[in-house]
Amino acid sequence: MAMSDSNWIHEFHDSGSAIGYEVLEVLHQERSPFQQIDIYRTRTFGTAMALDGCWMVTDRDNFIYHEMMSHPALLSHPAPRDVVIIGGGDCGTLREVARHEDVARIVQIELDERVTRLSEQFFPELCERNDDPRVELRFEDGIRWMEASGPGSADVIIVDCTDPVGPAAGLYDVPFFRTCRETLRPGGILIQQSESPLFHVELLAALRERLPEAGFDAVQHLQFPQPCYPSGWWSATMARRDGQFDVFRNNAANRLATRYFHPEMLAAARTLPRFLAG
Ligand code: SPD
Repeated sequence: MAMSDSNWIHEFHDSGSAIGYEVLEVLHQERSPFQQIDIYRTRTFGTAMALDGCWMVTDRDNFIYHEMMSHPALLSHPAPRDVVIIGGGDCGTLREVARHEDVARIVQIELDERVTRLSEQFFPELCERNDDPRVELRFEDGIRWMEASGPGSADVIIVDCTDPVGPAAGLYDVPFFRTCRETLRPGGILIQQSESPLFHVELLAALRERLPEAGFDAVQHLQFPQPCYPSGWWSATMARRDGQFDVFRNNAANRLATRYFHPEMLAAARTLPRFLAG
């Protein structure tokens, strides 16, 4: 991440490209015990947060990612009561999950408490459901927490993590997926953020192998735009234990006050280009 003399800050990618914003003000910078956290006021994307130099969330476009990380999985389950979010420190995904009145309990396990505390300060609208009585915020290692969780204790697991490097790398491997499968009740659904369909084809192919290896029956990629992430095109991958994706609660979907997601958008997200259909 670098700031040039014209006040632009860029996240540079191995692909030889970058995503950058014109910055009006540096709002906050700190080194937490886990990572570098930078928060800026940008000219056209509002407040933006970067972790270790990678854009995580901006005011302008976070709704696309957070709605796609939550509603497709929750609406593809007939009756989700217990939801676990691994990561998700900015609380945008949690806010979307809390829109579902049939959900009884939401446990979020984020490694870095500073990400959540700073989000409460700089992204208050993302954190507006943190005090919901159904919500439990925990700050610890998500892989260890999942290993200690009881079998059959969740209906939906959402992995809203950083890129698959450092502490997040294990969140993309078979042992973690196996633990998730055991934690899910029959018919339960896992959704994992799965990077750019353009830049990370190998990761998506690996998920199509690793999730069945961990015991999941059905695997479905979802693709959607996400302007602040590398290539501007992003994905999430859903996996269901015990059966195919044969449920979609259309009426509940139409009742949600979303900005991006609606039932036809799910159909669009499930429609893959030829090179990913494999
Ligand atoms: N390249 C960035 C990928 C980060 C995905 N998770 C972001 C967290 C937003 N809630």
